[in-house]
Amino acid sequence: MNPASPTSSAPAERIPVVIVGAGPAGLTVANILRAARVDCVVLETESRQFVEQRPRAGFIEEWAVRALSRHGLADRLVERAQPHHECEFRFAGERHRFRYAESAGDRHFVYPQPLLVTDLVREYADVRGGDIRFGVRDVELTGVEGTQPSVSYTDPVTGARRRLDCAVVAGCDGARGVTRRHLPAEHAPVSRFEYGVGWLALLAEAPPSSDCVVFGIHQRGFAAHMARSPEVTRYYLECPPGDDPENWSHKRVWAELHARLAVPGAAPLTEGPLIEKRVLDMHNYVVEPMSYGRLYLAGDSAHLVAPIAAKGMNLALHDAFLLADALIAFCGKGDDSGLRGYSAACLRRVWEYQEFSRWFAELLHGPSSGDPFRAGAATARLRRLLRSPAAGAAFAESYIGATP
Ligand code: RFL
Repeated sequence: MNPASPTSSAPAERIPVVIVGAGPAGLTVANILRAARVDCVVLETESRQFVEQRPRAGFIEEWAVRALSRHGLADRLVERAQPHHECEFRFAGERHRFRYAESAGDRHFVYPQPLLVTDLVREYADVRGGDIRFGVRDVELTGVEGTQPSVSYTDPVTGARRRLDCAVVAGCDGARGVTRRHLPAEHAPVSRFEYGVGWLALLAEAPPSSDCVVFGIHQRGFAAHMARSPEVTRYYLECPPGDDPENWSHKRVWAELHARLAVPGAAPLTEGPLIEKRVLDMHNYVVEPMSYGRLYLAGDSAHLVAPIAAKGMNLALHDAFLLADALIAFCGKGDDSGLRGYSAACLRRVWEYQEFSRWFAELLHGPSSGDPFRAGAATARLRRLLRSPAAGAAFAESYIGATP
């Protein structure tokens, strides 16, 4: 906080809901509230251009697309996204197609996160006339434990402190935001899981080399191929945790991708310049419960799931739909039952996805763990899911997020 202009003396505006963070979670809540005529303000530390270009997710589950459509938020997505029905496992020199949509019914839609964020900002700010403030600094929350919280921030243009008094704060500020800190540890402990591996996340300016996701399970380490657009492909390479991306030259990346993903009969990978290269900390966490007083967390601020099964943004959207409905009931009719049940309702899907990601991670990493027992068990797990229709159906259901 700027000590020269304390929050308490900052000029206050009154607004029912303040949403901290303009990612998929915050923007979805904002759009749904706006359509229901519940006033809100979205505060975002980055610029509009930055959030509209930040590369991340690409796979959206069909139930989430249906829910976005119901709220009038998926027109461009449905028009432009590519539906995916199957994935491919490559291991021991073999390739196995797995047609998950045949048993689960649902598909994935490949739509890069920056496009979704662009659509959501446009709809909220330009079409629905919503209030979104980019580039804010030093966001601070006070009084969330009571019934009249406030959110203050430094205006990027004037440098003055501004204060928003509200009824509810939606903490949608991702894994590195500030809102999670306001949940006292004794009230909402954080459960964590470390995978003990790193993933080098790459974006290549190269067309996809397969028409589906490819999981390469190899003694040298796991590798994956995922389409993003006709011009850009995401690749992952398992690496030591905390590895330096600079250890991975263009030449080494492509040599390793070829080695881990090549199997007889598969098209060779199309190489291209690497436009993103970063090492991900492969860990998960869950804050439980996801609320404290009048602060409700949604998305990565409440739970992180390493991108093993492309789940994080889907969970963020799920939270957002539930939170928006609960806020509309609360702000419109004073009905707080949705808010009271919010955390438990979100966490059912959160824990389903956490458990699946951990299960799947062992299948992907066991063979390269150096532990012959883990390798043998992981290979048995993979062969069972390819051989047994019951095991395949269970995998398909979790992979596509067909959760009750
Ligand atoms: P976001 O997207 O991080 O948005 C949070 C926003 O809050 C802003 N912010 C603040 N604003 C105000 N005040 C503060 N103090 C603030 N601090 C931060 C940030 O600038 C940002 O704009 O969180 P949200 O909305 O919860 O959405 C979560 C998703 O972004 C995330 O789960 C996914 O990207 C995860 N993920 C994937 N998820 C999928 O469902 N499918 C995928 O295919 C998929 N692939 C991925 C992924 C994540 C990846 N990385 C980078 C970890 C691939 C990768 C490589």
